[in-house]
Amino acid sequence: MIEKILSITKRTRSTPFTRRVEAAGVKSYAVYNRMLLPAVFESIEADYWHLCEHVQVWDVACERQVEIKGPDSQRLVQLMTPRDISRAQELQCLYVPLCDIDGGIINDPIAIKHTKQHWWLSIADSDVGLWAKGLATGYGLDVTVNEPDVWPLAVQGPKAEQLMARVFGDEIKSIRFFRGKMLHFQNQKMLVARSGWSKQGGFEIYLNNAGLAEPLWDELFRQGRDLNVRAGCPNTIERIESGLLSFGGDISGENNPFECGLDAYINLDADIESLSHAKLTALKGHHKNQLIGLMFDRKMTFTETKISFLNQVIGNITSEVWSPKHEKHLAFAMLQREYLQHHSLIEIDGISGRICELPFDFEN
Ligand code: THG
Repeated sequence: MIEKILSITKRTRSTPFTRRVEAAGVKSYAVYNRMLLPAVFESIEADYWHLCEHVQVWDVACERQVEIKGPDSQRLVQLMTPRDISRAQELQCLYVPLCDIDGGIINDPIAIKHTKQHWWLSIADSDVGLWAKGLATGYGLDVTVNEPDVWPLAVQGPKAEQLMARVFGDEIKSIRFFRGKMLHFQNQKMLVARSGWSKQGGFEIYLNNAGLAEPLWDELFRQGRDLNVRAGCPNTIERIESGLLSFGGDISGENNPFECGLDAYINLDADIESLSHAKLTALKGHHKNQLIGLMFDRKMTFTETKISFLNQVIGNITSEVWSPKHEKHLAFAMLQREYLQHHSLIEIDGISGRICELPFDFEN
């Protein structure tokens, strides 16, 4: 990995939480949707253990909202995703791959239905707003597309519910996974959902008033002192152990959702109007590659991401990390299905690893 200091300019947007993130001692950032995303506080491994044991507050304001409003909103969202959104409830969150007409993945946001005429796409790192505006223009849809004053803040970890109940009240406890409620903080109503990019449990607060960012941050830290609350961020170790895919890393526009194992989020049998429906129907079962897990019993140092077999390149590693909890080296790899049909092991640098379905099953 290249590690150089990036010059942070106005085009690398800071967030309403950045001052607090700086004060908490952030050590490095990534850039996501042209906005700062904290990457390390203490160390990736120390941050990981803390996340698994306590509670963290994450500045994920870079998960920008593409707001779609107007009579044709639901039609536009449905055009973009092959997942059937017709039965979504208000304030339900849906993980939706967005696909182009060739089945390629444009982004993998969480869609949030406010009403049929008001949706948010909480996006990963690509320009969904431009895509949505282009489609709206091309299809002559009656919608507006904009980026609202909304700044997601995640509260993650086993003590997240306890902390959130102190700040937002006991109603927090009745929110089911991937559902949201409008709750108050200092007289401002905002969406709080049980979601987040970890499997340690937690919530995301969609703060809708940048002026309340520091008061909200401070209140979480005041109320969480005895819970050992800390600033954190999406953690590579935790998310690989949990099988959470990263757009731009594990998934790209070159991939279709079957290759990425996103079958559960595609409804080919539904009677919906979706750009990618025809192509995905034709592709199903015929895709060439598959994203799978690899597990090695010892710590690996991969010298390249390419994976070869009998001198032929058969795939590549998209993410990898040492898991200190399971004492295994874990990787996601995109491999030819042809290889997968005949093998359950793979050899890299002379070390044999097991091929696993995702998410990893550490019991077996
Ligand atoms: N939260 C919000 N916005 C986001 C993310 C987020 N935008 C970018 C990125 N993350 C989008 N990608 C994902 C990928 C996986 C999940 C959420 C967002 C996720 N998946 C669960 C799983 O795989 O088990 C559950 C999915 C489901 O059952 O529907 O949580 O994190 N606001």
